[in-house]
Amino acid sequence: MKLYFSPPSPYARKVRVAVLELGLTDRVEEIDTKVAPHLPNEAFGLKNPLMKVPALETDEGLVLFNSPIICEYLDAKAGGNRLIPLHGDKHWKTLRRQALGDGILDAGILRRYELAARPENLRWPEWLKGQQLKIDFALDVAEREAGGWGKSCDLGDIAIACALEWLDFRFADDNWRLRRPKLATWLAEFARRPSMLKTKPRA
Ligand SMILES: N[C@@H](CCC(=O)N[C@@H](CS)C(=O)NCC(=O)O)C(=O)O
Repeated sequence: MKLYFSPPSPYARKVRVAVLELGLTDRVEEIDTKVAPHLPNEAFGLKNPLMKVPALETDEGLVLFNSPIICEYLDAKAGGNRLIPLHGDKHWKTLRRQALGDGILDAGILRRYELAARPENLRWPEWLKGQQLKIDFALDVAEREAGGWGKSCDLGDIAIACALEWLDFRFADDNWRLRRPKLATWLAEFARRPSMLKTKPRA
């Protein structure tokens, strides 16, 4: 399998952590791919028409895109029921937590593009503030729930951890830990996993 990724991408990191946790490293070749919404990579667009990372090309030549689907595919490849509990409450809670982590990233990436890619005279402060509010609300929900998270490693844990460390990487000054001690304690433990240490975001 071929994984198209970029070193700073938190969605691609989710997939890379999943590959390591599932013991699939020998079967996945990582391909560093340049992407940016204002600099479309049309050659890569022949693989993923959305021109976004991550994308996974299977051994049969099918290109999957969108990190939740790629993670689900890899979990199934590794036998299933490893990072995504198959049934019941646990299944939905894991997917919900993945959506919470990904949602923090969706709002965070929009802020990042607005601040790093959009010309300064075209920026829209209310819109930036609206995205930040989503991040703050989602982090507050995570703080309320983090006390019950324990030492598991499922796709929900991976998504939340990748989102939090990406906030540290791109928006360190915002200091999300300030009012969120339980979340900070949970991350300090989870971030020590070899899969997390091997995939730290790089510019
Ligand atoms: N929902 C997608 C989001 C992927 C995404 O937005 N990736 C960013 C990099 S972090 C990207 O490729 N951006 C390029 C673009 O928007 O053109 C996923 O979960 O895979």
